[in-house]
Amino acid sequence: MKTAFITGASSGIGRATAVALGRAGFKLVLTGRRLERLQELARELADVPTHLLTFDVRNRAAVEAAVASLPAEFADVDVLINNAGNAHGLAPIQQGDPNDWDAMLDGNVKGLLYVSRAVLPAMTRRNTGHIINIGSIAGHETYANGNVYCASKAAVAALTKGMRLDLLPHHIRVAEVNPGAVETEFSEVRFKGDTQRAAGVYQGYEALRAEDVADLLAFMVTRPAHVNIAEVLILPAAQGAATVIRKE
Ligand code: NDP
Ligand code: 8X3
Repeated sequence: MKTAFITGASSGIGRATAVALGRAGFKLVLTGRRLERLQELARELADVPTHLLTFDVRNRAAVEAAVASLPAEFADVDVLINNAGNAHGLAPIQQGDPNDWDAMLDGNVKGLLYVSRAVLPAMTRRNTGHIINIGSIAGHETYANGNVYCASKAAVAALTKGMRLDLLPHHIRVAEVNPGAVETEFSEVRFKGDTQRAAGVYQGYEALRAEDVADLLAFMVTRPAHVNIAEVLILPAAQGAATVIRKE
């Protein structure tokens, strides 16, 4: 049984991916800050072997300690889904809150690096592995007021390419999945709990569901070892570009 390590499994895309990979026959390391959410997910996954780790991806020591604590049966990670991340705020750069900038750059970029660095020895030692970084359409198309979030996802795109090159000698596949609008808790976090404003982001069209992205990830990680689906843009059919959405 292969092991998949999913960050941000307590909500949205990460949670749905845990369900999809559990169904596909993986044992799962599920991580996030909200332990109760992870426990509820583990109960839902019933017969799937799971191991829960709670840490903030921005805390390097906590990331390292959590990965080092993995029991032997979960330590040989085969698949790493670097999904944890969020946007914080949507404001012109001259009005941006530096605390939001820290949260996005430390979480979306440095957090991804810390987790990857901690998990990689289990892959390089065995010369096998598959890493999928969750980027965004925002990393490939900067939109007004998206500034730092877009920059954090552009960094994910650059890091994915760099990781793919550096890990090539170790037979480790590295890929990036770039979703457009997915209805999750993402906008609630971005708008700091303003549920009405968050709901407005998904009104008037059918946004992607977290399960749509999870289906894609399950497909990618179950391809034969010689296949790397290296970069995918997945959009709702109603979305033409980052801020161009056909509304009914
Ligand atoms: P959610 O808000 O539903 O989920 C975010 C997940 O990330 C949660 O499980 C959260 O767990 C975890 N997380 C966030 N910050 C931290 C942190 N500092 N430390 C540990 N875990 C953290 O949003 P999505 O599922 O939509 O987002 C998942 C990924 O998809 C993100 O990288 C996002 O940027 C990306 N994305 C989302 C899109 C969308 O439209 N929804 C589109 C394109 C990309 P917890 O709070 O328990 O720590
Ligand atoms: C999330 C999608 O367009 O809100 O990455 O930035 S968007």
